[in-house]
Amino acid sequence: LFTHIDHVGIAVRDLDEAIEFYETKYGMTMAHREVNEEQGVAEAMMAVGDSTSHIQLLAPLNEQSTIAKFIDKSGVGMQQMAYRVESIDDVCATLKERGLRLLYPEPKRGTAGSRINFIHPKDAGGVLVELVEPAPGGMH
Ligand code: CMX
Repeated sequence: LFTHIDHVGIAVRDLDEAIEFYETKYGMTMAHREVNEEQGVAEAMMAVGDSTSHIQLLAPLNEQSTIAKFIDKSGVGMQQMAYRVESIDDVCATLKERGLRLLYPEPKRGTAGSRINFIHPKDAGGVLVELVEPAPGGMH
């Protein structure tokens, strides 16, 4: 169903400070950075060595942001786990058949033009699971 761990998402208060931490302490490099208004985040993908795995740093754009709410409730730290898939439409249909709640009726736009959806954490053992279908020729 899933082909790779695509990224692990970490909620941070200040994106620039977090990028600097991952660069200077862990020697990671920033592969991509963008603002996603619809998701209410400023984000950066940090490459883990030469693999295609990334750590996604997520900072809230405003107080209504999902990430602001997460930090208010749980503090900074791991917010989500993302699996890469080949066809998000097929995977979402399969997961629905298996009784899991997806957050969106149709995939939305994620990092670098990818298509994304989420499994509700209450149906996934307390883990917010993101599904990512990379854009053709995208960053993955
Ligand atoms: N991981 C695990 N559990 C979580 C969670 C998370 N990230 N976020 C919320 N929960 C838990 C809450 O603690 C709550 O548990 P309790 O009922 O035991 O207290 C439960 O889920 C439901 O919480 P809620 O108050 O009903 O809903 P929230 O307003 O907290 O929203 C969620 C939860 C998953 C619907 C929301 O975070 C969401 O829409 N997430 C998807 C979008 C997203 O995360 N965007 C930012 C990243 C963008 C990107 O990756 O590109």
